[in-house]
Amino acid sequence: MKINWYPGHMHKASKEIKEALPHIDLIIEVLDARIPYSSQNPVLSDLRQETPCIRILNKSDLADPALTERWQTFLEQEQGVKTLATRTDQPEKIKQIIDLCRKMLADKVAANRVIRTMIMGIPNVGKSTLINILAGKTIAKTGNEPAVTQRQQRINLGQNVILSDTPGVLWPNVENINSGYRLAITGAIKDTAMHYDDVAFFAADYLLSRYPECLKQRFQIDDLPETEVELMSLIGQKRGCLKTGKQIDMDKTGKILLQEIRSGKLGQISWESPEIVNEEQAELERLRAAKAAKKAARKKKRSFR
Ligand SMILES: Nc1nc2c(ncn2[C@@H]2O[C@H](COP(=O)(O)OP(=O)(O)OP(=O)(O)O)[C@@H](O)[C@H]2O)c(=O)[nH]1
Ligand SMILES: [Mg+2]
Repeated sequence: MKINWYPGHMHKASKEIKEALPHIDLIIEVLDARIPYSSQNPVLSDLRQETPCIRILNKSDLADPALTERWQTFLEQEQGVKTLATRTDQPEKIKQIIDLCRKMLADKVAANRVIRTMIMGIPNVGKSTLINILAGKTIAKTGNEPAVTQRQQRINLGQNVILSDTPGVLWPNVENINSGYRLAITGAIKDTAMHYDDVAFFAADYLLSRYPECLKQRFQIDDLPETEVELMSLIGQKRGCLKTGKQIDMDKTGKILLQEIRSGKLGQISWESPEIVNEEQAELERLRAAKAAKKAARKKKRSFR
């Protein structure tokens, strides 16, 4: 699965962050609790340098609670950030963000100085929704259109905490091919940029190995099949996704499966764990090293000619 995050967009976002950072005391990066690694911005850690950061694991109502807890511990220990798991049906938890900001910048609080914050995150992760809840009124339109984003305004969240109201839209971590699939499953990538069946096969394979009970319950299957192709065929049959000639329409089946996953109908599911990600990162490192060695060998060969 290939995702096109245009270099032009990435460059623009990096530039905007660099310009904004001197005026920001604390960054709030909003992650998708179902994919806390794949929804991270790969360069924010470098760009922010010493600027304190809170990572919000939003949409935690859709994620596996046990994994969310493990991710929070992992992120706090490995990345030196504070974390908070939030969901829009629990606004009180979201309001804790303000307390956490004040706690992290106790010196400023003690000096009665204003704390300037900014929310950043990938598309569709819930930035505007969080801003509206924090502000206690509808300020940011959900669905961040260019025409809506006028000049950067500042919202007073109370208790000396100020939020810049233009959320920075970041690109996710897409070097890892599996991250691309997970972003597609969770809805961070437009449906027009993917093939439902391709993404749904990835989802079906993962669900078979990690969440078999959710599948059994949702689709009323007693004995799950071995492979994702068999599973998709079964779901297609059950949901009446047939082409002429009684063939299963995999694209339609895939679309239905993804819609049911996204709306939480299969239950609370997380699509990656710290262990899975560590393994994948080690594999990426190996691939990168092999590629570099190959390139070096080619260069050496050329210099001998
Ligand atoms: N289930 C669930 N849905 C949420 C949560 N937070 C946001 N959403 C939904 O996710 C969708 C995207 O929310 P937005 O606030 O518009 O996201 P955004 O990050 O501002 O998106 P862009 O402006 O496109 O970058 C909306 O349909 C929200 O209702 C949450 O905690 N749980
Ligand atoms: Mg928005």
